[in-house]
Amino acid sequence: SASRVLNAALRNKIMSADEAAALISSGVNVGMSGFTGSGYPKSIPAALARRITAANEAGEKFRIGVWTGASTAPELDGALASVDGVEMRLPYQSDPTCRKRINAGEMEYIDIHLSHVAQFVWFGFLGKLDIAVVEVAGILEDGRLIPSSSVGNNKTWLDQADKVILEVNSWQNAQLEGMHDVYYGTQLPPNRQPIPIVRPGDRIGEPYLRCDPSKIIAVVETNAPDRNTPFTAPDDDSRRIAGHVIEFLSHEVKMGRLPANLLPLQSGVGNIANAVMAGLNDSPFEHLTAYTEVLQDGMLDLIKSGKLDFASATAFSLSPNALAELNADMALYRDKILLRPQEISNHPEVIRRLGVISMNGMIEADIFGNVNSTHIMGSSIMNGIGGSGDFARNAYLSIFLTPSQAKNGSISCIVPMVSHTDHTEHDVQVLVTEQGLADLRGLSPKQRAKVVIDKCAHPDFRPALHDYYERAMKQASGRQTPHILDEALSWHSRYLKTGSMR
Ligand code: 0RQ
Repeated sequence: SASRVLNAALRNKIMSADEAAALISSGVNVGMSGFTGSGYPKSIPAALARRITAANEAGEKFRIGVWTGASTAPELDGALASVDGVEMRLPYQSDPTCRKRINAGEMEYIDIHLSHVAQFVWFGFLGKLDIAVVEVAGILEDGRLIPSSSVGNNKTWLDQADKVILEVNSWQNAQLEGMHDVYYGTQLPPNRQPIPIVRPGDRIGEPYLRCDPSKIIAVVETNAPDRNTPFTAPDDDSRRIAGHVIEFLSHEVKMGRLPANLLPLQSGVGNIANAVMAGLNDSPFEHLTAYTEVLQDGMLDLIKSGKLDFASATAFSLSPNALAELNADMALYRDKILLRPQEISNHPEVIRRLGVISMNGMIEADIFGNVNSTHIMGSSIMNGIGGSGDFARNAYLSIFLTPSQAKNGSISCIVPMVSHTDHTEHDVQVLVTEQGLADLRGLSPKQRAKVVIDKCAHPDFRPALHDYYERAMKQASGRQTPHILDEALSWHSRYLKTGSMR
């Protein structure tokens, strides 16, 4: 097939992945493209992993800092983590090998709000970005870049890195051209201006990424698919969770607190969030919109069925089947989807202005409404906070979802005190499990505790939670958020000792 590198000067920089990887030295910080299995570089990370292996065999240490948009795929995070090639990883991952290294203490990881990453780099808070490795869908004659299936932090990487390596992936659908909205108007304080988005579909930027051609040291041509893990089909619990959410949203419409077509939806990663989107497809709501970060299978189905008029995101996060469907029918979807940089898709100002309805998965919540999205038993990372904090704090409605139990009922996802806090009681308005929905708006901590236990906890764990709360009311040093400090985390330590919270 014809080359997608139309710029003559850049054609001269085409080389193999191994030659390009040889330009990356140990100790540098590399800004890679990639967001939830979309648009990550397909060949350079593997070439780099080969280089690292060779260096290790020669007795040399070879490690780099890896900055991305969000999670990537086995070809990037898996390949580099398996050769112990990552010194520091940020801002979000979900790779099993990566997770194992982090939890073994062999890799540093900073878990950052996704809207913060770009500005932290502009501010100089994260140190120097040496090299950008960015997948694009093509290079125009004038050197502008057609973004790939995710935008993520690419604008910032291309702008801030000293040197740039491009992967031009001809597998990416050519019709992606024109689906992006890259905003170049962001300034640093004190000169910042409002971000002029007032509807999810507003275009405020341009469809291409820019890059100073003198910084581009290599161009590698690839032809390889994005890879994402399939979602599990919604089970009974996730269907019940979706049912509670839809009943609640219907109630809010009836009470005049939401318009009939709701407000722009944000839906997070994971099976449960995806199941809620599937539930909306069978609901009476129409003319929905989305202002979200990832566009997953359920949302694509909503576009196909005509229920969702428009979706703004920063990346696709699709199962292999949904991805095949998108690519086969891109003409149907391309006018209804806009992909933006993640500092805009997750921008607190825009989320607050639009009045987003935010729905994210969680690991556990406590009886007072604090939420843990990231850690297992207080110490081990699962994935990361991702964009959940950007949305939860600033949303019109902030909703968190989980089955009431995990690991075959040995764990209660409603606990006396969360073992790690990502979203405080101040940022959490609604908790939902298959058991029911706790509407925490307007309730004090003591009032919340009763609602959370009765509506959300599994019936097997309810008596023990009530017992804890009632004894805390008697024994605690204060009655605002009553806890028995010696016992608050005993459910978690019991699990670690016996394999069960029961
Ligand atoms: O592990 O598969 O090994 O059994 O956690 O749990 O129930 O399948 O839920 O897929 O919706 O993921 C919070 C992880 C939920 C996700 C989390 C175990 C459980 C299972 C997954 P196994 P489920 P989901 C925007 C928003 C943070 C980022 C975010 C997440 C696995 O939603 O990463 O929200 N969110 N971003 O067994 C021990 C508990 C547990 C538990 C669940 N209490 N204790 N293990 N699990 N609860 C998108 C982005 O930012 C990119």
